[in-house]
Amino acid sequence: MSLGHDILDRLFTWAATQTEGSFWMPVEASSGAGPVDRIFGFIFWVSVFFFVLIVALMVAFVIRYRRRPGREDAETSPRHNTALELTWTLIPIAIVVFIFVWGFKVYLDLNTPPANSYEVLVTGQKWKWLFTYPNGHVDEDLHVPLDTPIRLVMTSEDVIHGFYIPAFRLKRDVLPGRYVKVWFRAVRAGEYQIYCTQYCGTGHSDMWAKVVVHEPGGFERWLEEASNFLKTMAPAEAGEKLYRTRGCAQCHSVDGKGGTGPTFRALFGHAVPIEGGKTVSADEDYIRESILDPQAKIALGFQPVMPTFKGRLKDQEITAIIEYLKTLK
Ligand code: HEC
Ligand SMILES: [Cu+2]
Repeated sequence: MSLGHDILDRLFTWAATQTEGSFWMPVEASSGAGPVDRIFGFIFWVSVFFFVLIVALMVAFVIRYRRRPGREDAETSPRHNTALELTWTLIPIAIVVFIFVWGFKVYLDLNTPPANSYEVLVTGQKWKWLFTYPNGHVDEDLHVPLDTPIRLVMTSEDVIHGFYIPAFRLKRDVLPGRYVKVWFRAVRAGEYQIYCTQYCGTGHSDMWAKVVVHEPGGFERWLEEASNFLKTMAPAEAGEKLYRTRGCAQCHSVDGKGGTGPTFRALFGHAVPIEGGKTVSADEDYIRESILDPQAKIALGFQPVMPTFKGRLKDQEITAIIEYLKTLK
């Protein structure tokens, strides 16, 4: 797909999810969105009011007190005016304190998840988001039930990413080596866009995901079905999903490009030179061994840095990955 095409396609995808927002703002799809918009609106209109007032007075004074024949010298002006000074000090103080108290209250609400929240783990990595559900299922989109408090525990595998759901007015940086927690309660079923807001490398603008808000009952059905993808998908398809969601994609390409590890393209069935001068044939057993005991045979020219997936991938999952590798001719 050409770049122009790609951008248009994204614009349309984006527009499709924005149907009910206002001219200014995307749709308010979480319980926190309304309070955030109201306080933003208040600060915005207060700023507009003072901007207009100050600029209008400035222009009026420039015209009225300009230098002209008969009025060459500045008039002597009063040194100060207590009533005026108190007014322009006390009114702004009152407004600023009001904004602080209101904002602090909204901030506390946004940062205090209810005790019964449903927890989803979020991992940011170059260049995608992964969502891990309590039953161990890993997905590339965030699925949540309607009207349920969701607590996200977020971390990054590499650099700083920015987790942003405009429709929820939710945005937080996700850092490596640390857990950042946020929560929300979705109040409208539908699909909304998730972005990364930190420039995290060449694939930054590809770091998209969706949050899908399910009607009551729909979430449980989705999770059940999604967790069973090994049974419902063809093995090679399931293998591709595992390749993307279990981290293999970070080190192994499927298009022949180099990376931390060898590419998977045309690996299966071919001869692989390994450290020590020998050659092995990349069959089912070799791939299985490479996944469970990566240090047993090191592919020539690579560092022995692949972590073992023993205990992290089930036999059925390894079989699915092998089936996927067979399709990469
Ligand atoms: C941190 C990077 C990293 C991750 C993540 C990783 N690997 Fe590897 N992998 C490597 C490296 C480096 C090698 C080459 C050195 C070796 O053989 O141990 C390798 C070798 C392999 C080989 C042997 C390839 C050959 O050409 O001989 C297979 C098969 C393999 N990995 C599969 C996987 C699968 C499947 C996953 C995901 C479940 C995965 N790897 C995740 C780094 C990684
Ligand atoms: Cu990012």
